[in-house]
Amino acid sequence: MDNYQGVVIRSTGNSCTVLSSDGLIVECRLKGNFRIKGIKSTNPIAVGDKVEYTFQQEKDFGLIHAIADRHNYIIRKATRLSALSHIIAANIDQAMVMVTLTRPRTSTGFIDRFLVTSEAYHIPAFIIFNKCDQYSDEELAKLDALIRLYSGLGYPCFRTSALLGQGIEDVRELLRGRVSLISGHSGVGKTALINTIEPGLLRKVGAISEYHLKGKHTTTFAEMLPLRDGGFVIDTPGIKEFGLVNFDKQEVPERFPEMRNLMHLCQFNNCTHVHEPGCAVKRALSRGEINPSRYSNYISILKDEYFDEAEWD
Ligand SMILES: Nc1nc2c(ncn2[C@@H]2O[C@H](COP(=O)(O)OP(=O)(O)O)[C@@H](O)[C@H]2O)c(=O)[nH]1
Ligand SMILES: [Mg+2]
Ligand SMILES: [Zn+2]
Repeated sequence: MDNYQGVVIRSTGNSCTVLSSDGLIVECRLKGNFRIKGIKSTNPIAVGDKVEYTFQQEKDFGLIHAIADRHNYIIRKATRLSALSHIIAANIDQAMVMVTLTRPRTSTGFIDRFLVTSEAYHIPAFIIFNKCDQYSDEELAKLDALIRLYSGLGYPCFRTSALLGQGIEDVRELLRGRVSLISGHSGVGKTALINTIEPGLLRKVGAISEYHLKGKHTTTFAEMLPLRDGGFVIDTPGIKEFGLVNFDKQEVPERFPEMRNLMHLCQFNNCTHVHEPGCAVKRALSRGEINPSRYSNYISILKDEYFDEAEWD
């Protein structure tokens, strides 16, 4: 019986698909009562996990007996009040959010929640503005302003048309050799982009079923697509997969880089930057040094029902 190593690219809870280090796809199960110390999770294994397994020729599946320490993992609570979490993915190098100004419209609130969560996980984030082929001059001006704002805050921005294959070389370069999570509303073109980058994968674009299933799937298991040039893309169905889990209200201002740089100048060291006198953040806001939409999205995140639950006090 031989020992093999690989990475989990699909996990359904009971079994998972492993890509072995020599490029073979093997269905695997977990050995016996496998448990990972320290994580109260509904699923012991997730995409991105690096595993060791044994494989017997007479069986048609491998048995996982070891999971390597995760350098990070993203989770979602099983239910809002549950202490249990669902691990979405492990060992992520970077996260990208795909944004369209129209059809569908992505709000800056959505973008900022995504960025705040990436900051909380210490995962580098970038923004892909897709469907650049379909915008009016007015929308293109709005796009320029958004790119100025977010690249100014240190988030790399890309303009693409997955449909026409424009602007994807830079994205391809960024994905090479890394594990990347891709998020964004249904219909923004995530699958189309992945298909353009990796035509061989032939994922179904604009599948009607995707819209039908939206909201029905409470536990969607993420899938990790291997790229030919090395690296993987994790296509997540929505922002819920990448929510504000394991996060304190007090931590929110630190996850806004422009606030993080000013907070030490506030008069009170427990300043929430909402109503306190001598607040450096509000001063910067009134001088136009902090973007009003960023600030109002900060306020809106603070008001999230998510933070109202007693368990997060
Ligand atoms: N005009 C235009 N349409 C696009 C572009 N990218 C994707 N689409 C279309 O948008 C729809 C949704 O794309 P899809 O990749 O399934 O979105 P996903 O839900 O984010 O995976 C499909 O009809 C695509 O053909 C683009 O860059 N420009
Ligand atoms: Mg899709
Ligand atoms: Zn303040």
